[in-house]
Amino acid sequence: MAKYARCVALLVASVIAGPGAVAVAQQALVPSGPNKLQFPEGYDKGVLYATVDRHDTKQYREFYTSAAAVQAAKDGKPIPDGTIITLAAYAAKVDAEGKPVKDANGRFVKDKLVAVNSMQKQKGWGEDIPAAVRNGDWVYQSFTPEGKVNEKANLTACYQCHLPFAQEEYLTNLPKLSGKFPSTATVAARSGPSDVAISGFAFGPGALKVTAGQNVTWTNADDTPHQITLADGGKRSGVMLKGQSATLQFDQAGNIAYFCGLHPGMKGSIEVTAKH
Ligand code: HEC
Ligand SMILES: [Cu+2]
Repeated sequence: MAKYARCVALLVASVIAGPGAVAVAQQALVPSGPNKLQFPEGYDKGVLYATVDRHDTKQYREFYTSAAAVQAAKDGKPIPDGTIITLAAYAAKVDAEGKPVKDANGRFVKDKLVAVNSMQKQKGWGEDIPAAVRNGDWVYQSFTPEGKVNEKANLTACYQCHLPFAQEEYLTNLPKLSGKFPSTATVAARSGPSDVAISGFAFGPGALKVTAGQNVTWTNADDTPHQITLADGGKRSGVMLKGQSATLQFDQAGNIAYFCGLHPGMKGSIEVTAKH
């Protein structure tokens, strides 16, 4: 029954949006379940090259890979064949009110491991992946904290979300891997009438008013990349690394809802009023 209901919903959606758009978003182009990527035993003995505080999901994340991959990134060379990059996602410790506890450096504190997500590059592995979502020769897998394949993981989404990073080996933070990322630098806040700051996984202001024809500029102050995606039509800005900005122009009056393409829980809106 549940399955039937989903089919109907999919059919309705495809009639409204046209077949192309929906096929990518709804169908599992890459099936869940075991694949070539085996659980990376001992991943945490590798190089811990970055950590991320996820304010949106209250997680603390660690990124691991091999010394050879870090060296290649530093030398500006392709990431070597066979490289595995692993993201260990932990629940952040929270206080009595459910707010993440911070350490002396203002960073999240890790609690329980909740998931181990890996990507591995191996010559020819990308050939099995549908061209629409292929990430070169990278393959993705999601594991439970016990190291079992997470059969429910939406693997298609892994490929879709990392695809915009094609110029950077499909990594969301190649600069961090090479140690070139200015992670301690602070980003000057811009606060013009059409500026939105992105900080702590939130848009400030969350609701902005502009006049038709005006540009809106977002500037990312977080260590993590963000990307503006308009809810209606799906128009996307470029991916912004720390300190980078993106500008979109709004010509028509209306209320524009948007979210982050990389962290869909981050939401904001622009109220565009007609010119007088
Ligand atoms: C909604 C977009 C999105 C989806 C879906 C997604 N990722 Fe990512 N991934 C990111 C972002 C953004 C980062 C940077 C760290 C962060 O913000 O947590 C990242 C980082 C990573 C990293 C560390 C290397 C890097 O690119 O920086 C790995 C490994 C990874 N993801 C694997 C996966 C796997 C496996 C899946 C599917 C089970 C997946 N990702 C699904 C957005 C996504
Ligand atoms: Cu984001």
